[in-house]
Amino acid sequence: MKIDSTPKKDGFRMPGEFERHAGCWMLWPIRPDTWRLGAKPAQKAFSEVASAISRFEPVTVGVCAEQFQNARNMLPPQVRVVELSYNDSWMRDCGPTFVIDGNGRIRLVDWEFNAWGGLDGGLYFPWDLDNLIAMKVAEITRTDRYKAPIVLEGGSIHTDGQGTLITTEECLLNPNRNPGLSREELEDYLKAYIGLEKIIWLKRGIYNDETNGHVDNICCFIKPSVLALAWTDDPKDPQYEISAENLEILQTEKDARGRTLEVHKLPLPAPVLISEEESRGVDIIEGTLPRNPGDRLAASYVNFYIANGGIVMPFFGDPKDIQAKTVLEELFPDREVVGISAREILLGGGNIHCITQQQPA
Ligand code: KQY
Repeated sequence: MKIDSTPKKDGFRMPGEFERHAGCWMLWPIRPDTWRLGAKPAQKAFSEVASAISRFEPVTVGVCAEQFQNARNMLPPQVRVVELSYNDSWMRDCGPTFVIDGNGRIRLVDWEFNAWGGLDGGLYFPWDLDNLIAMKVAEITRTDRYKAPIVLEGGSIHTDGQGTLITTEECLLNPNRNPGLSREELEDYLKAYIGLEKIIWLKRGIYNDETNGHVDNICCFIKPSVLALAWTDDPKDPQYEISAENLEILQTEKDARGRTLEVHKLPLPAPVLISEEESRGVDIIEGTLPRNPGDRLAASYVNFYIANGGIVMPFFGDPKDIQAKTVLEELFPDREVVGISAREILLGGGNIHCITQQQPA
């Protein structure tokens, strides 16, 4: 049922990702203009992610009719497969934001989705099926739904579940999302639909991130008042200034409860570039962002998923993989950290956090 109110008015809030989950939602990759070689390598990587998360919590994967049997065969039996139609496979961004209240009730927020910028720099056309995903998840799960009147992707926000949200100006204030809205108007919508008191605005996201700097690739909450920030010590890397600027903001900000923030630096891998062969494997379609050889990808270890009792993080075949895993093991002493080779997901423009969406318990 669609509810004509807002979560905040009704006493609902988006929980932190580190709170207990009922499960995780994903979509099956298919687009040959996003995923090389007809999406076969990406399907293998998505299967590995689904399989790893399913060790910790139930996973549901939405699959189009044509790929249903293949996905069923490639995914482990404990992963539920449901037929869905979609344009691409970024459940974090086109999927719902679940909200809960103090009585154990769950509802969801259905945002407007415009493929990261619509006709002004969006990544593909059309995106009509993606824009229906949140409504379809509401039907499948029999969850009441709020329809938010703004464009927003789940990867552009992170919350501590206690009234604080982090986001980036680069994305949320980009005129290709909600051009008629001021920062204050946008803040009012975020507070109303996510159940917040305070928004911390970082400046920019990871260098060359095609999402216009989603926060989920650069910074996230480990728990209330403790954050991880993607970091490089190389002052020649354009990422250096971006991360340093965000660190300064976080060091001077307080959260909704007045706490100062503890920020942990998560090292970045060495720059990851698209190879000639990888570029050749992607179909060229007008209206879809091209994948050119030599282009730098937005590789970041911050793009991990927090599951019940586990962390599923990207590996890039870089010596920093193990260093980043160690940092996460220290930050999440009660969770098992699992690394998945994620280059094939990164080639599509995002990573493990971008292809998953948690449903709170
Ligand atoms: O960063 C994300 N949350 C999603 C990345 C989407 C890239 C689309 N090509």
